[in-house]
Amino acid sequence: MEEKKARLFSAVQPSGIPTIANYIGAIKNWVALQDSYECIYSIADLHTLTVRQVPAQLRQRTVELLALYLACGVDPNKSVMFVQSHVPQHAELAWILNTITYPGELARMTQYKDKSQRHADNVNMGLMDYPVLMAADILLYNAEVVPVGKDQKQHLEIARDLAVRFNNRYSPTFAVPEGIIPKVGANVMSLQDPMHKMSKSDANENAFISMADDKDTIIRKFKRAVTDSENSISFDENRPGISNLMTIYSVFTGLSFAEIESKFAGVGYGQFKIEVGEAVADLVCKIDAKKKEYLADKGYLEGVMAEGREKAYYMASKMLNKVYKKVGLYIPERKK
Ligand code: ATP
Ligand code: LTN
Repeated sequence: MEEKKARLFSAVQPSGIPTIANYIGAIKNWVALQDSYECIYSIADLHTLTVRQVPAQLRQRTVELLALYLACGVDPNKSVMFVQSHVPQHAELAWILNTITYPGELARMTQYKDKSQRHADNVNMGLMDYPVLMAADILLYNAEVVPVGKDQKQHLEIARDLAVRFNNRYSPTFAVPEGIIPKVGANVMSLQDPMHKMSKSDANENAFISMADDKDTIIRKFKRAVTDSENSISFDENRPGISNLMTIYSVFTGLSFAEIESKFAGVGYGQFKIEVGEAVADLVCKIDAKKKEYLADKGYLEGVMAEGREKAYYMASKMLNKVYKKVGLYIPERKK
């Protein structure tokens, strides 16, 4: 008999055009994990509302993100793909989890502190509650594993704490999720400031490579990437600029750091940057072309969305019913 696969959940926010950091830290690994786990991949649209969005743009970015998942190789015959807001149980479970969450544990989150500074004119309850909604996403499906980049580690810790807290307060209900953080590429840095993570919402477009950039733009941005004055290609934590470029090159070519060092022995930064740009552009442009094909077939995208929603809704409503019962909410007979 076939062994039951462990459940896996992850999501990306449709808050902008994804960058190669989102691809390297998250989506690329999702594709590789599809055969080993029962995968559920969401588009976290509710999360994006924690910072100001342009409504029409958010709607468009939601379909674009689905097209990108497909173009990167997430396969609807293997994995469930759905839009978070299509399954209302996410927000409902978040409410229940809020009742066992302490404000202090949310106020100390790095992302909350960062984003409250960057969006000082819009520090809202949602921004603070972000990790609770994320915990609801994961716990609703009893996911055992969650592939994410390093920046999400703290949020995952809250999801684990809330699972344990709920299980102790009521009775064993939720699986306690484990993160899968990639060995290489868990923290891709900005091309303009290698001390900060690459982020799709960076105001400086030269800081990131978007998954929709064309070849010339990609090469130009890499040429401008901030490095040090040493000019030798070797991995060294004290030289974050060149080490970041090596990490990116390694992920896109499959070469190890040692292989990259010997391949580029005696070569200067200028030449290396062009080669990184070419390797990245090769794949990014292929993915972008596929994404455009999917986007041209709205009917197909809506079909994938509807099928994903149906599967996710079924799992989520079963779990939420169980939770409602445990906390003592009265469930009418016909809803059971
Ligand atoms: P925003 O700038 O809107 O906050 P973001 O670029 O940080 O967005 P998210 O949508 O928050 O991206 O993250 C999607 C996935 O990409 C997550 O798994 C996250 O860990 C991963 N990720 C984000 N930034 C990086 C990075 N710099 N390096 C590696 N992985 C990353
Ligand atoms: N907060 C995540 C996106 C996200 C997520 C999740 C990731 C929302 N819900 C559940 C993993 C599991 C981010 O990457 N910024």
